[in-house]
Amino acid sequence: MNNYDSFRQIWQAIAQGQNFFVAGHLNPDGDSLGCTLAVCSLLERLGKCAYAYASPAIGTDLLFLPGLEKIHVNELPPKPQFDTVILLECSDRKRGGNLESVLQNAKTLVNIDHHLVSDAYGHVNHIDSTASSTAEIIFQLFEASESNLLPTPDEATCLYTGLVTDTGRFLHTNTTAEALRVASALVALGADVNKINQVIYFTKSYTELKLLGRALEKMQLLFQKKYSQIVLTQADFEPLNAVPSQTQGIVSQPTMIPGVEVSALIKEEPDKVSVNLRSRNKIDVSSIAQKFGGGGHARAAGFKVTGKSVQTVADELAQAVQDVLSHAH
Ligand SMILES: [Mn+2]
Repeated sequence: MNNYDSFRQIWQAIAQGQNFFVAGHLNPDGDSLGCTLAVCSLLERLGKCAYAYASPAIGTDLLFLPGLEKIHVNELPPKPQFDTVILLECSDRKRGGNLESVLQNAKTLVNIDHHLVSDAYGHVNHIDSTASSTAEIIFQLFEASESNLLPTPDEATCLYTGLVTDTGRFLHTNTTAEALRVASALVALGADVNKINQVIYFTKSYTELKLLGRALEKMQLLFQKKYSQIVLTQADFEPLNAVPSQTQGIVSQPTMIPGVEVSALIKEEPDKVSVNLRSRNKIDVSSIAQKFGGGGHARAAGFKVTGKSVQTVADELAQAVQDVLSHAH
């Protein structure tokens, strides 16, 4: 089945449905939330009822998204009766959280995703791992509409947010000609690029900046300076009144140093140790994360460990990284 067929089927499902449930994955990112909002807004313009859902919470850097107040955060109706469910960004039917009560009662389940490994769990599936983001796919869906529907400026802002965050500001390898074509079209349609950049990329709290400083101070280069390790303990967080979720972006910093192949940020949280991994260009850090029960992508991965001290996790990880580095050419 080609893209055109699945887009046609999605439009059919939209035409036939009346009560829609729309959700992305747990811990929604910019792509997940941006697409949920754009799709809900589109459905409402078409005279449909749309219930937007996200769980368990929305990050403060995404609160600017137009229409966000319509999202039901962690809140499902007691007896869900939706004829059509649209799941975005969910590589399997459980990725959106505990939605069985919603999914069981739906006549039509539409699955739109861009992950490399993704189940075709919907009645209608559009899975395109060549797409930079689900937002790119949603724009293509607009283009495939027979009634020449185009995103409104607010919908364009939501979709552009998905594109810019999933491509890491058009820096990751998924920044294709198609991703840039769609971004350009969204800007032409009125996406508020300046607002998006201001909020997502040019805003950090005092605490986050102090924490970045602390983290860089503690950075260590190991194994012929190919491995960067940053360990943040409760003793680093507490004096700053910081929490471990305020470390976004820190793990990528050491990969700017020429020669560093792998960067790890190891955080002592109250009930666990969590680890973020980044790779500059040749080491597959998802395979390292898998050894510790985690996962991710080749260049970005992570895992969580309970019942071990932060130092033990750091030592075991260093050993695993050293093994991989010694086999890499
Ligand atoms: Mn995505």
